[in-house]
Amino acid sequence: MREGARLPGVDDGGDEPEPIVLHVDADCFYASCERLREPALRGEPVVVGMGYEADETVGAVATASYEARAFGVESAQAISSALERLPRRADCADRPDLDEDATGYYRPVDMEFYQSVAADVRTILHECADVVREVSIDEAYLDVSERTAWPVAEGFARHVKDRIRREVGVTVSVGVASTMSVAKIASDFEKPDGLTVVEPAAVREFLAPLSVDLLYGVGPVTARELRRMGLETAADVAETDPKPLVDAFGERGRELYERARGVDDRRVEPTGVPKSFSRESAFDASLEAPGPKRETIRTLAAAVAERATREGALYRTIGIKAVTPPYDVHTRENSLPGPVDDPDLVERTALSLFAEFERERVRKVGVRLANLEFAAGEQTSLEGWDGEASVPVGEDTVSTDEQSAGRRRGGQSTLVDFANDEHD
Ligand code: TTP
Ligand code: MG
Repeated sequence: MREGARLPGVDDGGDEPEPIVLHVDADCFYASCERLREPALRGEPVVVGMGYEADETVGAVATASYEARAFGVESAQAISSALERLPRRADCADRPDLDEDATGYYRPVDMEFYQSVAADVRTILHECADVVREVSIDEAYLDVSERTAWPVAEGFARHVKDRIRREVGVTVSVGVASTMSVAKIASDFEKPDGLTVVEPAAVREFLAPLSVDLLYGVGPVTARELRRMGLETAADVAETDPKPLVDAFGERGRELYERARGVDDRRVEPTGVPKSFSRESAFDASLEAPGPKRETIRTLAAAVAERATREGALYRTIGIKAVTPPYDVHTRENSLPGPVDDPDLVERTALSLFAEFERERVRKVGVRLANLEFAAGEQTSLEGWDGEASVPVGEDTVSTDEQSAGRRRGGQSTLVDFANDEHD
């Protein structure tokens, strides 16, 4: 953990400088791609979506160029609403009532083409950074701490933007900050074609006036609840007593409070590296006897620890999950002072965390390792993750994963097992 990241706006005075994180997000990405192969669309309102042809009625907007957004067209809108706000330019010939300047170009979604453009952008991002985490087709975090320094970070980010514009032909907005969450907010700050740098000492000042909606992980429901509590801005959240937040939102409330203060200890991890390993088993019937449950915990603990060892991962957090009827999910976890690879400790900790549920009726149990660290040089291959079955939690879920814990340990046939690696 980096002390510097814990004290936003304060130079930690230590040897280790604050990380330099870039969040890169392409501007109206699908529309920009359409403009690449049809330059006449530049500067025009462009809507990419489905369902706008004369005989179609159902469909939605994937994205709209900023010129089209000025007419009120936006992502996820029903195409019928978009057409009301911005009729098709193609219909002008048949409809003399239309003002051509208040119409736009509609294009269908062509994922294959957008993927190829995204791949070109990605190549540049990988050339510019030591660590790249791709989060969606047009969005990635870069750790460039070793490539630049704070006084020249803006120039570095401009260089990344310029390369993408010159070599691929699309514009991206970039946020530069010492944490992932502030970099993300910063990339959105001056969109399109934006570049916002938030130096470590300026984090609190930057966040302070922002509406709570802009904070990491806050959707409309949480925002409404925060407003009800009298919290309108990030500064309001940062300065409040965190207890009511934790009471209202649980762990997420604590996280919200920290994010509003600019605290975010997450480091940029390469795409494909998991955040946690977990194994779960559902019981056919709810059991009250502790014996079989303890045995299941042991089995799951061994399986999950073996998985971590196989992947060269150390872990700092050991947790369990117990689902009691009707479907109440309880989680407990213990964080260690340092990362370990210790299967016996996983078993002991899991059993002791599970003790409070031993005599309860339990539908499902799970063991989870988190706060992973990967030993240098043992970076995991992507195929390793793909081969693992990952199926949704559910009563009657049957895993086809031949390596799942129960079977490997030789037959707890009452168990339905599945494996899940959490990536985000
Ligand atoms: P975004 O980055 O959210 O949007 P954008 O790039 O179009 O616009 P912005 O300038 O605000 O970043 O999403 C990237 C692409 O993902 C977008 O071009 C189209 C697609 N998309 C959908 O298909 N449906 C949606 O609801 C959203 C939000 C995006
Ligand atoms: Mg985008």
